[in-house]
Amino acid sequence: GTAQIGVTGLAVMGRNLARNFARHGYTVAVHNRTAARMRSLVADHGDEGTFVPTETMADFVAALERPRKVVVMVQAGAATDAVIDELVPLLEAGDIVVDAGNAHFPDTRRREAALREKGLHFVGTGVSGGEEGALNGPSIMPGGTRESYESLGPILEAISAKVDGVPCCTWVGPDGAGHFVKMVHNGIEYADMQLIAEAYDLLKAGLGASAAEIGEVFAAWNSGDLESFLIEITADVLQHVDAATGKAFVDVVADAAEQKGTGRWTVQNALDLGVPITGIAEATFARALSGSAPQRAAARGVLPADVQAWNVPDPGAFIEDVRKALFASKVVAYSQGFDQIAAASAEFGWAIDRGAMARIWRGGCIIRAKFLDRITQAYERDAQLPLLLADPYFTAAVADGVAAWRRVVAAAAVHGVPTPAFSSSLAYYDGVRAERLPANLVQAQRDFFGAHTYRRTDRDGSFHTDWSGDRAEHEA
Ligand code: NBP
Repeated sequence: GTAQIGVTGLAVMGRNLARNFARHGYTVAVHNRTAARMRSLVADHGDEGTFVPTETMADFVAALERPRKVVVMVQAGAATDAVIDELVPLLEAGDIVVDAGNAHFPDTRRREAALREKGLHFVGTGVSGGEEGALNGPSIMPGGTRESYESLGPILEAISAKVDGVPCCTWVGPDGAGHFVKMVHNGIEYADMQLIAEAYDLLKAGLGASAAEIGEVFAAWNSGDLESFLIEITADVLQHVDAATGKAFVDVVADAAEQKGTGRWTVQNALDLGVPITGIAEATFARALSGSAPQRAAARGVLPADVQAWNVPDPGAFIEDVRKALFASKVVAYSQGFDQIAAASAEFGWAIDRGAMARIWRGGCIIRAKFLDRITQAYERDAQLPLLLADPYFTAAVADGVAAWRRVVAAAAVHGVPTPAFSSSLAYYDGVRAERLPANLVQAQRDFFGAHTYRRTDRDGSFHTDWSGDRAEHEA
């Protein structure tokens, strides 16, 4: 075969990825279970580059030059397994199967191990940026063997987003590392979105501002530390007027947030690894609360608020406080997400370069932001940085806003505005910096009722106190 790359699965995402490859001068073999999709791609966009149309999987595989590079872009889950099962008998040692769908990383680990047994490379790849990104340059997070990246990497880098000429694609690490990092990316996206939503709610409650006025605040914020795609689109969305009613668009959108599940995966994994990603967890639960219709109906108008009217005396100062609280909370959410990447990297032996992850998220994905450069620089200063918040740049940036952060969280509590992500991020900040946490008491309680033992501050070893007897302490 002569095709340098193949794409099977030509729904929205696969179709756009195939066009992206073709537009970059690659000869692309294209295939889809239902051949009509493949034919329509070639009919509509055949002039954008060189496509090799194929109707059967055997023809598709035969169209590829060796080692074959097959991008699978079908529905995550059973469909991906079905396509892999069909492909594998047709492939030869050294060929590379790239799963560019939204697989859960344990599935990727399973598939990688199975294909490795057969001498094939399996590359679970995070692809961010939706339809638009797939066509014009996504952020790409490939896992799998380093060897596979030698031939595959240049092709993926060519079609990825570029920031300052640098591709938003790099080898992430072995087996499931790529899909894992994509998962955490999505979790951080949840936190970022929730923090922005809380800032909007605070400005609405504190200032009685209209959506359009709040949109102007976000537009102004987009020229500072917060500059990012999400802040930019928030300004745009808030200023949009609903055609049917003439009202602010956001005021006619139902307040029940949905999710496809990557936030949930991120939180489930954080619980497994014991990493406190409170920002992402609160954001995920905030969506769940918004969708808890029976509970909200039972509570609305029944549970007393017992708050006084909120008259912010100095709107300009309040807006600046909210901005600083948003930035500090955002730093916490990212710091926690990068901790989770570090923990998984240690657990699975992936050796993920966290600075490189921040670099490939600068373009082509939903959390793209100027701020990510600062994260890359922090890990360049210290690749083993134990806590992003403790990097000198972030310590100083947050220090500048701590007083504002406390004022905002306190005011939110006093005036009954729910800020789960702002508040839990501040609690995390105070927790992680604490000289001493009340976990001493928890350990004492655990020893009392369950003989779980405790360690002491003054000497090494494990101890148990005979609580039900003479209360003497024994080395355990
Ligand atoms: P879908 O997720 O809607 O999947 C449709 C494709 O899967 C079609 O090509 C369909 O073939 C194929 N397919 C199915 Br369903 N079952 C199959 C089977 N048993 N054997 C072979 N093919 C099968 O497509 P999409 O929305 O383009 O998304 C593709 C992947 O990208 C998914 O994993 C999705 O989660 C991910 N995604 C990512 C982003 C992002 O921003 N990164 C956005 C959207 C989607 P048919 O035409 O014959 O039915």
